[in-house]
Amino acid sequence: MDLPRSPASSLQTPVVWSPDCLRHEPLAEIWLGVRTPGTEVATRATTIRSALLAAGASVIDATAHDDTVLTRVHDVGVLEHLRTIYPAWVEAGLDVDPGQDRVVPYLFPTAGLLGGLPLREPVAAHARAGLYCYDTMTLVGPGTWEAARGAVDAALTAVDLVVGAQSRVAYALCRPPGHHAGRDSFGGSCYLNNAAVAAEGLLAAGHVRVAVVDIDAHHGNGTQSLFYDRADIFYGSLHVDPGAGWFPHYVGFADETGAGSGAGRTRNEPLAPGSGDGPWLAALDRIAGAVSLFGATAMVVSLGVDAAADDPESPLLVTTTGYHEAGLRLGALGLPTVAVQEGGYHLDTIGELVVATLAGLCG
Ligand code: SP5
Ligand code: ZN
Repeated sequence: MDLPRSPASSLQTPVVWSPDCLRHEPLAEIWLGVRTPGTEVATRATTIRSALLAAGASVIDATAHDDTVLTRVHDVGVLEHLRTIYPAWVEAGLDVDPGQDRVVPYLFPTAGLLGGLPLREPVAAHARAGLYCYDTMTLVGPGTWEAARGAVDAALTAVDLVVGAQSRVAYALCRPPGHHAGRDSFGGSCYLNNAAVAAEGLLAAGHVRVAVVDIDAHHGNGTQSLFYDRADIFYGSLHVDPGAGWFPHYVGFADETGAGSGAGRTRNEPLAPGSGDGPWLAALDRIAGAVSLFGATAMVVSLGVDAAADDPESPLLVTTTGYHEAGLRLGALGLPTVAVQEGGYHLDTIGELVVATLAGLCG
């Protein structure tokens, strides 16, 4: 396929990133009790960045933004937790005894444990580790907070570019990703919900109806939960069927369509494992149609490229041409658009997948 290469046809989308995003080093994921290598590695971001530069994109540093928009998305409690839990872990000596160099919860205060009693805030770091976090795959280390906060700044800087009409489309090279993080919860390699922050940023800047279109291979349970009862934000996602054994397992089914004043403003398109460009693009078209009916004035694209055929974290079989086509079809909506990086774990192809999608998005 034809991708922009020469300066004459260089990628028009401005790329925003923060060097702080490299400071998160998860090292591992505890998968079924087994310590496995981390998949959400810093090299993902540098690989994507190199491919974008090679395609002629201009890369700019994120500018610092205060917590005004961030606290519209997340409770202060989880922000404080992410900022302080690793230092508390080390202060408690848990990196030496038992010798765990990352924050890993062992007990989660689920509804069944609490039995209706109010949630207390334990003092011990090894007990606190289970607050807010909902899996054992999303470890916190020395640079995790700085990286997650840098990703939020990148998303908000991309919003500034679109709102200021410097560009119809802007891309935030966020890492760690965000769409699995909820108001007071984190997991799925996500800590702060960059796409949700972008959506709230667009509203704060005067947009009245924002659509979030999530093309990551996994359902964005965090984004869905944040906006489930909202009339002003539409959430649409196409993803591998969580009922077929894929993360996040409990959320992302077709009968989840919103609640209260958000009724009808959530749209899920679960896809069978093995689905390729045909069914994936057909599902995207249904979501794009819903975005048009909703009357969005701006769009956020949760741009995960892990639906690609070679990706180790999903069984979908989308091609680079498929991702380019998805970009074209979303771009054809003509909306001011902020694209935010989510997943994508096959280092040999993530760069070309992101370039292909953005080339489509900006026409
Ligand atoms: C943002 C994003 O794409 N998050 C994906 C989170 C899904 N992770 C669940 C992984 C489940 C098991 N994977 C086995 C690999 C063991 N290292
Ligand atoms: Zn994913």
